[in-house]
Amino acid sequence: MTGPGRGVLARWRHVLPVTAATPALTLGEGDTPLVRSAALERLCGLDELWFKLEMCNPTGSFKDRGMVVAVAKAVEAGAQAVMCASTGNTSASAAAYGARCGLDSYVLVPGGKVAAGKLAQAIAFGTRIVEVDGNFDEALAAARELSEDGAVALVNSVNPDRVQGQKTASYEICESLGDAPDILAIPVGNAGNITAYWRGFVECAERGLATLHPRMCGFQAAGAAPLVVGAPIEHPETVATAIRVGNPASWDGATAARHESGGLIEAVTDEEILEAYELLARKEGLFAEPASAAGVAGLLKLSRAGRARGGRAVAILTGNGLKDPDTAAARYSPNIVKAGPTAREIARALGW
Ligand code: AN7
Repeated sequence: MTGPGRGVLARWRHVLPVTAATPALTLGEGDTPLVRSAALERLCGLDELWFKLEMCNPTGSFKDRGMVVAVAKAVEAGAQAVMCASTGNTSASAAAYGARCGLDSYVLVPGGKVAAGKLAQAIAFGTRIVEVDGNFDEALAAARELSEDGAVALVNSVNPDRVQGQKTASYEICESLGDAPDILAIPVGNAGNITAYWRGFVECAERGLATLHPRMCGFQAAGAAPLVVGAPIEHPETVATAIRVGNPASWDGATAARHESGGLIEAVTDEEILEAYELLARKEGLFAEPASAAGVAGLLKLSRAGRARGGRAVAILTGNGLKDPDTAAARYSPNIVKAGPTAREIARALGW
């Protein structure tokens, strides 16, 4: 349904902080596919498993849903520039929407810890990139300080307009399924997204678009699982660099979502994340980035522990696998042979 006049701001304006002065900004975000699982459904002990392909957004991640609102509101407020700290996807999204509006953008990224595709996007969009000698949490603290005087708009998920935009995914899920699912499985880093989804589902129930609330099941990487441990992690580490966050800004939002929904936030190891990453590709034909696989890894883990209760689940595939070619290269042995250009040579190379 992305056509003229569509996009998150146009389609969901009645549930967003949109005014007559908000610019009609869109890159065609939102309305992402909800695809039924072919194989993992059974492995996860579920009656139904659906994947919400947030990787189909214009910059390849869910961030675009919130960024379009945050950048439009920044323009409305007269900002000349936007800034964010990012593990990669927020920077790609801020840079894209900033470019679209003719705003300067500044992104603070943890040096050496951003997947190559995300950096390539930020470079392509012409953003000013600061590689910080520190982790995401330190970069976010600096970004908050640098944006304090209001000259540049901070577009991290601490900006409430981001959460507003991201909640629209819950509306789409309820619309597609005709109700909320029983379970929502989602990777958790800085915890803005689980906060946004929960708000969306609560609103859907209030508005009569759903009869139930899903159990919010958030999954963090074991080396970066402050919400599971119950305290900030000083040196978070994980192969899923998108969720390499030690002190989530939306800590309270995430724990409220868990508590109010009767859900859980648990940890999955890097090996479990990579196993789910591979199963998504090999059994479902879905190339999601490692962080996205954390939600699916969590469902698999619950099932193996005998804790699956059936029902209908939606797993959010937050980002595209193309963003992180290095993890793909490290995980897989390519099934490649070299051959001359004739049918005969190719058949020989294939061992036919
Ligand atoms: C693919 O880009 O924080 O729990 O700076 O890129 O709302 O942080 C990215 C986070 C999950 C976690 N999946 O969402 C950033 C950034 C992917 C992500 C998350 C991120 P939050």
